[in-house]
This record gives sequence, structure tokens and C-alpha cells, in this order.
Amino acid sequence: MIAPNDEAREVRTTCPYCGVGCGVLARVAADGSVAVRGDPDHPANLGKLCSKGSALGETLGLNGRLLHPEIGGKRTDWNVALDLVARRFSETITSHGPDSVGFYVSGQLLTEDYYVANKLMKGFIGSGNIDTNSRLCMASSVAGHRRAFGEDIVPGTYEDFEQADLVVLTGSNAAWCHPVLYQRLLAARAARGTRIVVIDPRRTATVADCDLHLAIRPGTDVLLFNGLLAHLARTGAVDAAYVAAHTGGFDEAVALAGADAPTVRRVAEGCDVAPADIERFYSWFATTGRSVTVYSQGVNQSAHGTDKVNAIVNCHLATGRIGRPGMGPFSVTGQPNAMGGREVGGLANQLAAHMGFDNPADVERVARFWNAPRTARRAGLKAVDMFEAAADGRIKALWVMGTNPAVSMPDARRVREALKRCDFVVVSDVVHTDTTRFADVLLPAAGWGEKDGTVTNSERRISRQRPFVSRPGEARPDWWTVTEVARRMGFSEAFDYSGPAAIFREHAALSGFENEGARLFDIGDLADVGDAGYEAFSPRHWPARRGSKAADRLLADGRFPTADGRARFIAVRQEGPALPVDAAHPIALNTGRLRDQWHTMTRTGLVPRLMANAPEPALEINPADAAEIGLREGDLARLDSRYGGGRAKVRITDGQRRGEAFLPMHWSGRFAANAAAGPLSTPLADPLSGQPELKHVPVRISREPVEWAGVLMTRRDLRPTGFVHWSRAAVAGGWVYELCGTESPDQGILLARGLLDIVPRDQLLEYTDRRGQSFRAAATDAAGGLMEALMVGRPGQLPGRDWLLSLLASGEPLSPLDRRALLSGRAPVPMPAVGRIVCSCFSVGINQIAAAITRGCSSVEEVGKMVRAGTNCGSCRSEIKAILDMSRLQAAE
Ligand SMILES: Nc1nc2c(c(=O)[nH]1)N[C@H]1C(S)=C(S)[C@@H](COP(=O)(O)OP(=O)(O)OC[C@H]3O[C@@H](n4cnc5c(=O)[nH]c(N)nc54)[C@H](O)[C@@H]3O)O[C@H]1N2
Ligand SMILES: Nc1nc2c(c(=O)[nH]1)N[C@H]1C(S)=C(S)[C@@H](COP(=O)(O)OP(=O)(O)OC[C@H]3O[C@@H](n4cnc5c(=O)[nH]c(N)nc54)[C@H](O)[C@@H]3O)O[C@H]1N2
Ligand code: SF4
Ligand SMILES: [Mo]
Repeated sequence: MIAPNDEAREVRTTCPYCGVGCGVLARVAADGSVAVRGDPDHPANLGKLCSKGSALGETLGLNGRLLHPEIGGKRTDWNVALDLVARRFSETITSHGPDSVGFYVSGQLLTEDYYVANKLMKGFIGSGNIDTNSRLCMASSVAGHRRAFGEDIVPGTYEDFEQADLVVLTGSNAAWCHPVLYQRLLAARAARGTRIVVIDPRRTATVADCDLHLAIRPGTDVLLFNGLLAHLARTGAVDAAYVAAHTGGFDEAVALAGADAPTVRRVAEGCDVAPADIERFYSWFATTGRSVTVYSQGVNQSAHGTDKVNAIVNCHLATGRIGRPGMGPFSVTGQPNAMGGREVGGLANQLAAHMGFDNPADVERVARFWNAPRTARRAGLKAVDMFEAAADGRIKALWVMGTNPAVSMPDARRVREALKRCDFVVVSDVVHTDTTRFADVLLPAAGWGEKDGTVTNSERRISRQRPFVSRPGEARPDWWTVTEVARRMGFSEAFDYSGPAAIFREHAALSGFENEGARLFDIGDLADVGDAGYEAFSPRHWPARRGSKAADRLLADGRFPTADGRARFIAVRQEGPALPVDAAHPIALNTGRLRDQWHTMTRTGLVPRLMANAPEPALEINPADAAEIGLREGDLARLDSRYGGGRAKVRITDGQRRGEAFLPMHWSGRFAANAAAGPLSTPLADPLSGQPELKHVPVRISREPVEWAGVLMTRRDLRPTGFVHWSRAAVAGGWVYELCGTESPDQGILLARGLLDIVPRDQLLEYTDRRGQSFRAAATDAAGGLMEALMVGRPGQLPGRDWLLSLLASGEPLSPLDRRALLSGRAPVPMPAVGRIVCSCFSVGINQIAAAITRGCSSVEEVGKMVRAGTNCGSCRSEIKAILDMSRLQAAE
């Protein structure tokens, strides 16, 4: 139970999910429940929250929480655990040198946590071996920005989305992944008629509201933007004065772009898009001054991600559209503190405060500031290489903080092997995960609502996360854990902080230290914010230079943080995928996100209403490919790449191009037998940024000959073993487990029946049909409420489960009528099925929406008025629109 801090008070904090960085107001009620709402005063969201943000209050339970430090799986106390971590790291460094240890950290840490982890590794251990899951996320943008601008700068602000006349979203499913920002864009579009172009191989939810969708062949972004640059040059759309005054390398870039993409026809062929669509995009871009190009993982997560970024930035440089209202390239950040991590230098090839190893003066400056003569002189190992080094014994002690690499790293099988082989693995996390299983020492971290510090969002706005509940058990904030280990390693003086405010002050001071405008990341003005000022801190952009006026946008004056003050065009050429499809692996697998899930589901997977829209891991595939492989909707597909395998249910959609398929990245081993994207994905990475090509891996897809299917509804949190496939979803009152297998039905029944072995015989009602093909079982508690219900049969022949789920949810004693009907699985009195949940904020099902349409609703707004769907966060509005369109089509037929 959560203890209320102060019942009456609403605490102002920030959402811990995506990089939009919405302000949240949280209030703890007397019964310990937490209510959240959007902070109307936060400039990022002005009161709005998406489905995930709205459900934050439901993620704060103790389910799966780590409450005590553990060594070798046994509870211990903090002192013993910290002593051991410090001793093992120190001993390893003494015997094998500083590069024999590593930290793998996360954009989900707060800036203060991140700062001290980076300081310990780079400054005091003296190795560059700290890298972060941002390597899988932002590294290509960072590298592209540094090449073009001289520093990792996102010049614009969210207002640019609202002030633009053209917004190009490329490799971004913003409707689902940056929902509140996307809703801001749609509101602006309604007001000013903004044109939206979406460049994505898939027809995503973001496509629903766009003017033009370019469903390009995956990986051909460089060609597309090279073609645009050549078009701009050809048609006189280049801002020649800007190019001459503020840039370098234009001629080389245009020459290569022209050679790579000489004609629209060539681009159209390469990108596999109609020439007229390419022409329309080019002419809109050429003629619309106020244009913003938003890019995310379809750009970054590529073996040529850095080139993709520069191909985009080139077009903005050529038109001088950088840093001015409604203009600019805009890399949206994924994690809540991806931006903050870049500020503190969390990537192995960066130093702190936007300084780099490539400049010896930077290294000396940081060393001087920290008073750390041992400061690393060279970059450390990037994520993929770091785990490779852990696998082959070069790294002997590894500390993983705030990330779940056993699931989210590419070639995750190899990563698990590395975690197994590495001599000493420390994991700091909030909950048990697939990664914590490999920990020699497990350190319980404070989670959202307990932590205290700052994060920076996509538009460089620093906001506070503030605690509003007490930490359960012995959970501790990460900054504390890191500094305690640092002290025990002999670095007391450098890690003597009174709290996060003191760390923040030092971080701010370092950013301003000997800066004089050389680095745009400068928040020196915040270096002497007092504890009270830090507590009251309201969201603000960086930079915040001492003695200078705060600026929202950057680079508007055409001066860039390079040696000569000019931006650089980068000449780039379209290359093929690192690993092309071939006869053995003919389908290109794309992976990414769903609307209501966050990464490896450690929080969102526990919330029934967030599980309702997409309750099972599903592979999306084109109808023609499905037919060729012999797959039908709902079949079980088997996937094999060169690295690993997986299984997921089949979802056939023409939103998927031929020869390609899409698997969500979310289902870890805690939520499904074997449906994670990580083991399938390739570790081949961009040579400059080290970011792996997570959006493209060749796979073979085949049909599993499923002979039986089952469903278990239970109050228990269990992990089935021995099944070809299972997945589970949180539901009110417990969990629902989908089971299936290739064994004969009678074997399947035996296997599934085993899940009830723990239930006392006398509480169990059972029924098997005469031919042994169909099985039902149910158990009630002492008061007669439904505890367990299991149904097994031939695939496609199980009764609906809405009624049994409603009994599980209510937990109340069953009526004699219900009890008699239990084994049939069918309600004695028919109940209307709401169908698959579309609106997760108000739990509105597809059948309710269809009924509203039948009753005359003809727009998303009218549906919203009648059944509330789509009226809160708006993330499901595109799906409601699709349902409306579909019913119109059906009516016309
Ligand atoms: N609901 C939800 N939101 C999230 C997250 C989450 O887990 N769930 N995670 C957050 C994080 S950390 C991140 S990084 C962001 C990611 O946000 P996004 O990048 O928007 O999300 P993804 O689904 O990873 O990928 C975006 C799109 O890239 C497309 N794509 C694939 N290959 C190519 C290509 O070659 N070219 C182009 N142009 N497009 C391609 C994919 O089809 C996909 O639709 O989302 C953040 N927001
Ligand atoms: N195939 C494929 N793989 C991908 C991607 C993809 O698109 N496709 N996307 C990549 C991207 S962009 C990202 S960002 C990564 C995300 O991948 P991960 O970082 O592995 O994903 P999460 O599930 O968010 O894991 C975060 C963990 O940190 C814990 N945690 C949360 N807050 C704190 C805290 O304050 N302290 C500590 N110590 N722990 C905390 C959570 O409980 C959780 O276990 O996945 C990458 N992997
Ligand atoms: S858009 Fe949603 S997930 Fe992202 S910060 Fe806002 S509420 Fe959180
Ligand atoms: Mo990310």
C-alpha cells in the first residue's frame, strides 16, 4: 500500500515515458490510490496526457517490485551489497585496468543519476566504458547533428510544429509514440491547414491524418532526401545567401546527391513510390518556407542512420530553414531523459556537457573541473561492443542501470550469454525483469513517484520529477547508489552530495565552465540555484547562459558551434541494408512500438486497460505474403533470423508492404514465451554512430501447425514453461494466458491442465469431452468467487471469454446459475460483448463504437459525444476514423 505524503496536495511532476515530457499533477488519496492529470501549466502538454500518461496512477503497485538488495538471489542489506560492488569493481580495475569494467545505463535515469554515473566511470575509474540504451535510440541523431552543426543540437521547439505550414514526419509514428505533441500538431492543422507528409514503409496510425504518405522501401531515406536536395538545387529553391554565409560543403553534397538521385524517376524506382507522389513532396517542400522535418527511429535505427540524418539536415541548410519559427529539422527524443543523457555525456564516445574526446582541451577541462587526473582520454565501448566484450571476457564487471538489455538489445541471445558469462553483473532496477535474472548483485531502485530530480525533453526543456509517495522497502534513488559505491571505491570527496540539487548545481556549473559561447549547451545560470529554487524549479529551455537572455530556438543567427562558425553539408550516398534479404530469409522484419505499451512492458503491461487494445504479440504481414506462406489471421507464425527465433500471432494487413513484416518490440519473456524482437534483431550498426539496424532484419516466416489452443484466466501471476507459445495480458482481477501448441489436443490438455496442479483437487471443477479434444476447468475460492478458469480445445473452437473475465474481475461469489454455467464458458444470461478495446482511456470497445455508428454517428466527434471514445488523450481517434471509413465502405457495397 502506498502511504500518502500529503493528501490535500497535488504534486507537480513529469511523465516518465516518452520524450514529449508532459507535466503531470499527481495526488495521493487517503486510501493510497493515486490520481493523475495533465498539468495545465506545463508548456509541453498544457494539461493533456496520452493513454499511457493517463494510466500512470495504475502502475504504482508493488507487483514485481524489487524491495531489497540481493546477492546471488538472496536478500542482503545495502551495506553488504554496496561494499561488494565497490570491492569487485576496484579489484577488477586493479588487476585488469579500468577498461575491464563497464556501465550500461539508460535514458530513463534522471539527469542527476546519469551525471554521477558518468562522472564515476569517465572521471574516476578512468574509462570511457559507460554507454546507454540511447545508443539504440538517439546515437545517429547525435552523430548527424555533430557532423552538421558541430554540436548535438535540436534547434527547434514544439511551437514550431504549430507554426509550420508543412510538417514532414519521417520514420516517426508520432500518433502513437509522441501522442500529445502529435495532438498539438493536429490542432494546429485544424486551425491553419498545415500539410502533413508521412514517410514510413507502413501505413501507421500517423498516416490517418496526413496529406501524403510515402510508403517507401525500407532504408531508402537517403535516396529520397538526396533527390529532394537535387530538386531544390535544380529548381532554384536554395537560399544561396544563407548557404554562402553560413555553411560549407554545399557543392560536394549537391553533386553527390545529384549523382545518387538524378531524376524523380530514379528516386521513385529506388524508393518504390509513385513518381507523382515524390514530385508532390518535393514541390511542397521547395515552396513551403515554414517546414519542419520530424525524424525518429525509422531514421536513427539504421546501419546508415547518420547519413539519413544528414540527408535531411542538408535540405534544411540548403533552404536556410533552421532555428526559425516553424522551421527546422527536429529529431524527437524517445525516452523521458534521452536529452538529459546527452547533456551529461552518457554515450561512450562523449564527455560531459557536450564536450568530446576528439578535443584534448575538452578532456583537460573536464578533468580540471572534476579534479580528476585519471579522466578517460578516449571513447569507450558502444553498447553492442560492450556486451561483446562482456561475452568474451574483456569486460569482467558490468553494472546495468535502468534498462533491460536481455530483451531490448539486438542479438539478445548473445547479450544473455554475455550476462551469463561476465564474472560480475550488477543490475539496478525497479522491478524484476529478464535482465535481473542474470544479476550477481541486484539493487532496488526508486521508481517514478519516488524519485527526485530533473529530465530534459525533446525541445530541450528541463523539468522536475518530484516524489509524491514514499519508497517501498529499501528502494533507493540511483544517484545515491552510485555515489555510495564511488565513496567505497575511495572517491569520497568527489561524490559528497547532499542531494540531487547539489548534483544538478555541479552539472550546471560544468556546462558553463570555461564555455564563453563555445558550447551551446550551457546552463551555467542555474549553477547556484538554491535547494528551495531547485524544489520550486519550473520547466525551462536550455541554454541558460549566465548573463545572457534565454533563447527558445537555437542556430537562428546562422552561427554554428564549429571551428569556423559554419554548418556543414555532408555528402551522402544511398547504401543498401547491412544485411539484405535472401532466399533463406526472404522477409524484411521491421520492429517498433504500439500505442499503449512502453518498451519491455514493465509498467504498462500491468495495466488492464493498456493491455486491452493489443492483448497479444502479433506479427503484421501483407495479405499476399500471408497467402504465399499459408498463414491465416490468428495463426501462429514462427520467425527465424540469422540470430534467433520467435513466435507471434498473425495479423494480416495491407498497411504492410509486400516482402516486409512488423513485430512490436514489447513482449519480453515475462509476458510471452518467445515473442521478443531483440533475439531476432541484428547487431550490425551504423559505422559512425554505432546504432544498430533495429528496423531491418531478414527473417524466414513459417506457419506453426497449431493443433490446440487454450486460455487460462487466473488471479495468479505465473510463468508457464514447456509451451510452444503463450502470452499473457493483465485483466481486472488477474491475468489471462493465451496458450497453444503443436501437440495433439489430448497432449495439449495435459500440458495446460498442469498449470492448475497447484489448485487443491476439491476446489476444482473439471470436464473433458468424450473424445478428449476439449477440456474445461474452473476453481472458486472459499467464498465462491471465481479464481481460475481454463478452457482448452481445437484452435478457433473456444467460447468467448468476456463473461468469465467479468466474473474474475468482480471476484464476488457466483450465483448457482453462474456456477452451473461455468464449465460451458457461456453466460447463462447473454451479455453484450464490447469487443476489442479501442479507447483505452474509457475502455470503449469496437462493438460499442460500431453501435454508435449504427445509431447515426458519422464523425469521430459524434462518436466521442455518444460513447466518450477518443475524447481524452485522442490517441485512438485515427482508429475510430478507420472504423467509420470501414462502415461507410460497407454501407456503399
Ligand atoms: N507508445 C509508445 N510510445 C513511445 C515508446 C514506446 O515504447 N511506446 N517509446 C519511446 C521511445 S524510447 C522512442 S525511441 C520513440 C520511438 O518513436 P518512433 O520512432 O515514432 O517509433 P517506432 O515504432 O520505433 O518507429 C517509427 C517508424 O519507423 C518506421 N520505419 C521503419 N523503417 C523505416 C525506414 O527505413 N524509413 C522510414 N522513414 N521509416 C521507417 C516504422 O515502420 C515505424 O512506424 O517512441 C517513444 N514513445
Ligand atoms: N527490436 C527493437 N529493439 C529495440 C527498439 C526497437 O525499435 N526495436 N528500440 C530501442 C530503443 S529506441 C530503446 S529506447 C530501448 C528501450 O529498451 P529498455 O531500456 O530495455 O526498455 P525498458 O523496458 O524501458 O527498460 C527500462 C528498465 O528500467 C527500469 N527503470 C525505470 N526507471 C528506472 C529508474 O529510475 N532507475 C532504475 N535503476 N531503473 C529504472 C524499468 O523497470 C525497466 O526494467 O529499446 C531498444 N530496442
Ligand atoms: S505524450 Fe504520453 S507518454 Fe509522452 S510524456 Fe506525454 S503523457 Fe507521457
Ligand atoms: Mo528509444
